[in-house]
Amino acid sequence: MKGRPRPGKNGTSSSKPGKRTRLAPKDPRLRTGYRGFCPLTSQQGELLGGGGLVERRPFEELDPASFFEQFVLERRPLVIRTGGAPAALEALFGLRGEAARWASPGHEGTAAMCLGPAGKCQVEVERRARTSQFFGQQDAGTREITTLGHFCKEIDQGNELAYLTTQALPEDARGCPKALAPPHVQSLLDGAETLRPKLVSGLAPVQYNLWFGRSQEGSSSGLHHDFHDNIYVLLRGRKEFRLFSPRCLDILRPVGVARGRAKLHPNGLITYIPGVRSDGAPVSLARAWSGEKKGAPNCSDEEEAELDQLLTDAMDAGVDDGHGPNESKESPLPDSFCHVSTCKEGRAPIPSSLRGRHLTAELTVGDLLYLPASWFHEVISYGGDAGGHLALNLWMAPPRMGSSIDKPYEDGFWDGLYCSLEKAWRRQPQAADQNAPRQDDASRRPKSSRRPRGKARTLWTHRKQLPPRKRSARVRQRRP
Ligand SMILES: O=C(O)CCC(=O)C(=O)O
Repeated sequence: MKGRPRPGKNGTSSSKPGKRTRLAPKDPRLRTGYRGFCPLTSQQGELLGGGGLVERRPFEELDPASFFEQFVLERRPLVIRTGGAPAALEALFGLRGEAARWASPGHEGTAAMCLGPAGKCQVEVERRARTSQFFGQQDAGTREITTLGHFCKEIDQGNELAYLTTQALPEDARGCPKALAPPHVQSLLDGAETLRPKLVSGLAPVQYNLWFGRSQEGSSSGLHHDFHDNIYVLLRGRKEFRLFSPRCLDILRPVGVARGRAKLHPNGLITYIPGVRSDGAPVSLARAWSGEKKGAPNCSDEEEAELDQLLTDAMDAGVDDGHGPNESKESPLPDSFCHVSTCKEGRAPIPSSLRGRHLTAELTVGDLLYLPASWFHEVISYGGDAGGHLALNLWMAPPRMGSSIDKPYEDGFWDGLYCSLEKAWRRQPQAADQNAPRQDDASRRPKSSRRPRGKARTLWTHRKQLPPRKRSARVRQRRP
């Protein structure tokens, strides 16, 4: 981004890291719940400095047990160095040779993406009017549909105004995802020996995403948090992640805080609807799953209607708690996005108590970033050459605080879901043959059939979904 603050030697821009300041918590409930690592604050809420760079380790020096103990359980980010994009894809997924050609640098990479079956897959892309605008700010419903092949050509030709990111995945009638990745990502990962990297051991993958764009000056995707642990692999270009721990929730105040009911779980997960466990599983779904497993009956219709109503009320409440002049229940941003930014342009600066105190992860090709669930991040992507910038990431259900590598979750819900989706992936025809529009199954159900149980879909599907009232925007169709 032109004119954005450059990180100093320790990754800070305007911070006074030595200074100890007492934070005035606006809402202590939104800070004290978190039990994980925070480089910035003590448990008592004192600012300790902040800034600096995320720890880096070579991949060969990590084993799953120490990674789990020192980083996953501690909720501590880590940059892991591999020898480059091919080494990273091989280390994580056992993807090698021809199967990994699409991650090659420059034009060779985009050509391989276009030529393969992935090139024919439909994708939804976000577009902006000017290079100074952020990505990640639009309603998912205003994206444009094209094919990956066509998008590769746009990138090759120098388009810096479009970004391919997360895609909405199909869901079953209960709101459970029916796929681990959209067709183009499945196709690119065709040939992977495993979809669950050894390094993450028992953590259950929930969604794989591709991040593909082009920018000479650096483009920001907006300060936000997600709902999963993240393993992020940089394959082309360069990226800077600016991070704040979930303990900064009441200062950064993402949109969902004003809409009411934000909850900070001990492992850092931030949720905006009731009835969600700290591993992200909606209690109603986990209950139904355990009932099915034991052969016991599911919730009664009455119980189901009650749960559904509770969740609908929570999402429609939109209660403005009166904090901050920019906060509005009418904000076009999703719950997990902030109105403020670490970049000079485009948005209001973050509150002065946190300004310049972010932790920085600088990624070059072949670097992996482990980011625990709901750590706030603003990602600035660089890649002005043919091939642009390209990354692949894997979202996983966050572990329970105090759990163990053998049993990161309280039950087998996530593992069961992952295993069935992984089986479905392996059984599937080539991605090119599944080019049917990815319409949510729920929208094709007859009117009389049951509504999805709960609205927890916002947690594990598309990070840019808006509350139901606002989901009316048309999807503009662009001819591939
Ligand atoms: O690469 C980006 O632009 C954003 C990545 C991101 O937000 C994520 O991996 O959750």
